[in-house]
Amino acid sequence: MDPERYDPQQVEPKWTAAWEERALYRADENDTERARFYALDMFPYPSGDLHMGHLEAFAGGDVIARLKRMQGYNVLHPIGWDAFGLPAENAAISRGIHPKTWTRQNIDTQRATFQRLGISFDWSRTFNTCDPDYYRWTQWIFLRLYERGLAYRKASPVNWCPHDQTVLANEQVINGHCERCGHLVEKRELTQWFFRITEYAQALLDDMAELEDRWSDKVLTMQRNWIGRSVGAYVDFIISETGQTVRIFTTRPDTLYGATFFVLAPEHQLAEQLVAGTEHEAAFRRFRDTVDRETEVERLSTERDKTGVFLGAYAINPVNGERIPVWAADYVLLEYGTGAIMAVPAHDQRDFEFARNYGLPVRIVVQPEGEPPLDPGQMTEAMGHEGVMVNSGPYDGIPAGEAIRRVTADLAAQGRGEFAINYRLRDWLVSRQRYWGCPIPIIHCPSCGEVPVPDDALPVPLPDDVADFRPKGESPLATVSDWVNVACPRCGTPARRETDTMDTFVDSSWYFLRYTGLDPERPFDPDRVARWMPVHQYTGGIEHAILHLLYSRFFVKFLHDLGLVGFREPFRALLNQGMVVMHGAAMSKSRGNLVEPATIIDEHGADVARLTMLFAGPFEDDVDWADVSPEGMARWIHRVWRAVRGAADSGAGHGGASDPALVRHAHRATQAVSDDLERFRFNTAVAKLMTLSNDLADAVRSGRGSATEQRDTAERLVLMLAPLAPFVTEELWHALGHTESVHLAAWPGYDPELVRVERLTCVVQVDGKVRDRIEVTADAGEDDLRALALASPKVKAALADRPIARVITVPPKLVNLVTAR
Ligand code: ANZ
Ligand code: ZN
Repeated sequence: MDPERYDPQQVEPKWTAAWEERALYRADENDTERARFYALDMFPYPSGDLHMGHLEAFAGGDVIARLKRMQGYNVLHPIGWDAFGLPAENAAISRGIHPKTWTRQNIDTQRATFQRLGISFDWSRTFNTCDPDYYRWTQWIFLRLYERGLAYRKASPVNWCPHDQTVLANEQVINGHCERCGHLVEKRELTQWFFRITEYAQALLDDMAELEDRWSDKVLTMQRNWIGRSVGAYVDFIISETGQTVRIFTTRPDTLYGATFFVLAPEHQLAEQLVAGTEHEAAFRRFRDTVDRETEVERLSTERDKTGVFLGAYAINPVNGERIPVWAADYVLLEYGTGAIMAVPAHDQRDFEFARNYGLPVRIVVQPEGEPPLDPGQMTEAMGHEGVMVNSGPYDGIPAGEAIRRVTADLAAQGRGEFAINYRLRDWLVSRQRYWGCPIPIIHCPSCGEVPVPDDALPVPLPDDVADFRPKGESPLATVSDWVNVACPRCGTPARRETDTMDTFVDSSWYFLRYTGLDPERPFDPDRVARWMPVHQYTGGIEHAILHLLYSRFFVKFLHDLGLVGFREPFRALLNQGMVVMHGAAMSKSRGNLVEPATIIDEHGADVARLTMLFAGPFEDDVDWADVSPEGMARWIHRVWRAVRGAADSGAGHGGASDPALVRHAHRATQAVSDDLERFRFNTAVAKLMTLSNDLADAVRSGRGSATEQRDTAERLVLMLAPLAPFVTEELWHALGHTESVHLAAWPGYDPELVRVERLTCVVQVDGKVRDRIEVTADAGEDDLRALALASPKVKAALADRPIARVITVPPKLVNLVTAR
């Protein structure tokens, strides 16, 4: 090989094969000495080849895994595929290829690209969620949920995508549209399977305390808002005409005396009952038809007029016996609280707008203190909640906050209400009327009803032979008669299998547990899980901030309650990469701005692909590929190559006199790069390595530094670059005379004496007069000095608030603040 030229296309495949052969990245199950580190990357969905988002996420995740390995940890860094899902089925429909074939092909393609990229996965424990060996256990977990009443079936209005012909979870509806195909989502009444995640709403909130500072505030806030806890009360009203009790949920029981009307969600069963056979029936029907065509977002929009109809009935207010009219209105949702509200237009903006639209009365019950009495006729919007009670019988004069407690307690004492906590979180709708998913292990028997498939009959296999993958509102599985028709496991009479499959988010809610060992007898081995988990570092996209992360947290809490895992939170720390865009826009085939990792590897090699991505900016920020230069990175790799080779040769006597500056630089860089990588600042780590490599190249060229010093600097450079660019560093490590892999070498330490930053005294003057002497580091710049000078109490006193006209700095010795005169 030409020692002057580094050829990645020749070097990279060689090392890929060597690492594979040595099983270099296999986690060691038997090692009891080293501490364990579980570095997990969100597993990919196999559609096509890996894209740039994958390159970014996995390059970052790999740096973490490799760094930890070099730091002496026994690292588990697994990979698999989230292999069920709609696109496979759509490919089957449009191209006539079986979803299984399509999926396997994509997995093979992605696996090959992972290997070319040199991601240090432990390939011995890989799996796909569509493997029967995996989904058997997804079904097993389903049955455990079912046994505890946490998986159940009910008829409910669901989000229905008319294009994909399937139901969608609330989380999969984005602004009223299907997350996958963008079509407008409709509401349909269907019998569906749900997981009772709401049972864990409070636990999901409480346990977030463990995640503070280890997950980004952004993700934690998104989860908190999604769970949406509200504290208030249930209050029972009585329908005057029928005597029925109707419960409402309010966060403001203090405003009960201000309720001037009562509103039911249009879908509320009582609304239907109240109008049945009355003069109000026709108008109500028309109203419901329009509401059914509106999305939830439209209904809740503050921009739109709120609409409704009077139902011809009255509700009796439990605090004062007042009869108030009952309406149905679009802004009240069936799924939140109890689907019924008391309307307090004076203090609730939505009620206020509705009252103005329909000429309903507005009554003030909370009066801001020290202000002229509010006049309902003059109000242009509802009034907030600070103030004292008025028009509220025995509660008059009490501060509103206290009235909330008093009213709630009094209602509870009379059996007309109770303290209540409500969550916005809904139960998780898990059934899908699609083929390519995990079959739900339930059999419907005409005499026994729902019968769970016995554990020893798992997995319920997904049949291969399906005549038609096209969705018809029912799962394509319903057409596979020899699969559907089975004997009831309980009574033996002919019965039918459940034909719905599970949401793919079920598959990905526990995969991280299975990586600890592919146990043939169980979903996972609890002892192994105890040794490896919780995951030390999880890396993946912010798009999973709610769904996947919430569902996984829920599953782990459930498994904890079953006694199968000893922790309640699966992911100790979370790192979210930004998006990769091109000229500010998302990359896509249709835009013609798609760059693929495989192309960059073809052109420049894997190291360059990885480094270019990691150097592009802070990991958590978006990366614009238009701004980066793989060519520039390729040139740098060549320079590193030449510098390190030069230093390797200087062992033969090319070194010069000792150079303490070179040594100091090498040690300081070691400290700084270690620190950067520990905090995922991959881009600044690369920048520091670039500076170090320049210094080394210069030293080699000019004979600066002894042969040993040059060599030590070169070794540090190679070791620190190894997690980022595994191939060229492996080649160079061997060129430096090592016979073992650089990836098994120890992360370099540094001499604390050498990294200590020298401190100097800097004189601070105000208008030329010395006012203070401050201690600064030798490398302090003008901005640092100015900030330090301005922070000095003595300087502040001397300035006495006079404005500063000019600042003269002579780093690191002098700052002179010149005031305006
Ligand atoms: C009376 C009231 C007076 C209310 C007031 C607010 C202010 P959050 O905080 O989001 O939980 N509400 C209850 N159920 C509803 C439903 N199904 N659809 C639409 N709105 C509903 O909001 C709770 C408040 O939202 C409840 O408190 C109720 O209005 C309304 F000055 O009751 B409130
Ligand atoms: Zn039966």
